[in-house]
Amino acid sequence: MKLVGSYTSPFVRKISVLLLEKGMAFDFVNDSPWNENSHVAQSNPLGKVPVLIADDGACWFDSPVIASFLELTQPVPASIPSDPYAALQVRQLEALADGVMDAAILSFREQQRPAAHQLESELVRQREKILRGLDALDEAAKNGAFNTQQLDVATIAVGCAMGYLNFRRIAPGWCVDRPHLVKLVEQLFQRDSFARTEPRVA
Ligand SMILES: N[C@@H](CCC(=O)N[C@@H](CS)C(=O)NCC(=O)O)C(=O)O
Repeated sequence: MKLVGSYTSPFVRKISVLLLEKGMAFDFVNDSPWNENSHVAQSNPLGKVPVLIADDGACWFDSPVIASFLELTQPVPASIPSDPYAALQVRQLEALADGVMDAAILSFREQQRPAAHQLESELVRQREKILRGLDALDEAAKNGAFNTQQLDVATIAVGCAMGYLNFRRIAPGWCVDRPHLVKLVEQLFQRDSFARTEPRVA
């Protein structure tokens, strides 16, 4: 099994953490879609990572689909509840954390443009999505939605979203007034799976 991605992508980290938590062996293929000579589009027409290439050659994307594929392949330890309604709730929180990642990536890319071309209105729009998303995640954490003993896909996605915000210094004051999220992230970052996948520029 091969995981295609970059060391900075929070979505790729999400799948790396999941594979490590499930104890599944994989080869990491470092390929950023932003590089001119990237081969990512050969395995995902959308030209995005992560892509998981299974042993039978099947290419799986995007990260929620890969998570479902891994759950089918290696159901223990479970990362998606078997009860359908509980699974929906977990997937909803995963979507929320994924949405924070999307907004953070868009913010980062906007900030990479020359200052004169940056759209302040776009930065504000994405920042508001991030802050509203974090408020909802803090509330979910307060209500005990996340389990730091046996990680589900939502909990993993939250850790990866927060790790990316820290890495790119997006919404740097996010921890103020979000004590439940801070506690959750502190616990997650102590795990081997998170320590081994800290974002870095290759
Ligand atoms: N919804 C996708 C998002 C993946 C995504 O946005 N990946 C970024 C890297 S962090 C990417 O490959 N971007 C390249 C592009 O947009 O062209 C998922 O969950 O896998």
